[in-house]
Amino acid sequence: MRVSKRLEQLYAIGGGPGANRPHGRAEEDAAHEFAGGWMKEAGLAVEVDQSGNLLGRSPVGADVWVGSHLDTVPRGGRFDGALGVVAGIEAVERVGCGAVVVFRGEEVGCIGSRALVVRGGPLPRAFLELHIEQGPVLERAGAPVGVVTSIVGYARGELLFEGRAGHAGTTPMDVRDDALVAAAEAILQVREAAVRIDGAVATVGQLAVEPGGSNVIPERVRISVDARAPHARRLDELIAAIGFEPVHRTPPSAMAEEPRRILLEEIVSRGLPAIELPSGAGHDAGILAAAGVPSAMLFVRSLNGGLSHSPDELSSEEDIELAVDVLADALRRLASAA
Ligand code: HGY
Ligand code: MN
Ligand code: MN
Repeated sequence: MRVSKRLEQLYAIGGGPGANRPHGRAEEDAAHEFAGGWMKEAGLAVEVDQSGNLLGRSPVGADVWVGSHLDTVPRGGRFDGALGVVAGIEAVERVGCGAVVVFRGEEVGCIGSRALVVRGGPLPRAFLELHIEQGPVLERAGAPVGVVTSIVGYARGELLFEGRAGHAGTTPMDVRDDALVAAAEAILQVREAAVRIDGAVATVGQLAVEPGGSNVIPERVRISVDARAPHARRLDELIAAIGFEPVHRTPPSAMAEEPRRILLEEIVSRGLPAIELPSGAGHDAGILAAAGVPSAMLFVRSLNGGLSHSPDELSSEEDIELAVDVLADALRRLASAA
């Protein structure tokens, strides 16, 4: 299947283990090169906007967009982002209408789609994003695809801890000012804050220690904070409980009624269960929805218990083939609607 072959080509760019196409680096550019070539092969008019987002327009109905992102987390999965791009090109080529967009820097705060909406567009009349679920719901339900109801709100930032460098051997324990001990206590509090708030999650994924000698008491430590909750009020509660100043905060966003209904109808017409589910992951569709673009997301089942942001991320060819079909038919209906 051409989609699988193209996913393999993208996966091979970063050299493994996992997908390694960090935003702003040659690997993300190389992936955009591949996607631009496939768009040209599909007969689309290809352009790059001032934020580096790639757009392939078909001659008709190009005001309805499909797409996703090609940057990845370190050692990411084969499907996160890439599936939505490759399937989007497939759908636009098959249907002969619509446009496919590849947003820059989704993993570092959706910077490409944010730049587009801040610039005021041009924005699509509607947006559909196919994405691997990155969770266990569809696998547990025995459903190959599902429709997203809303996208989680999330805030990202960091916490800084200052101490005093000193000799690991000659500084008595009772006079130390150890920044890493303070950071370690804070990391446990981040976890506690999320556990206490219903539906909230929080993660410290990065930690930087200075000066970094194994025999030097840490003087300065920086930790990243990723805080999420399904409702705006709970997200604010979580931010306050952790006590950090977000670098950016994205409110939860509801998916739009019409494109959601069309996706559901396409699923049910195939005799499949109509599963609707919230997304705990952030997506470009959330940025467009928050900017007023009627957006919807089609999830394809994650296998392996929903593992993602991991080389073990997995979806089956059969489910992907079905998801591309549903995406294409939904695109055709949206693009032909007045
Ligand atoms: O972190 C996320 O939710 C997404 O993968 N960018
Ligand atoms: Mn991701
Ligand atoms: Mn993604």
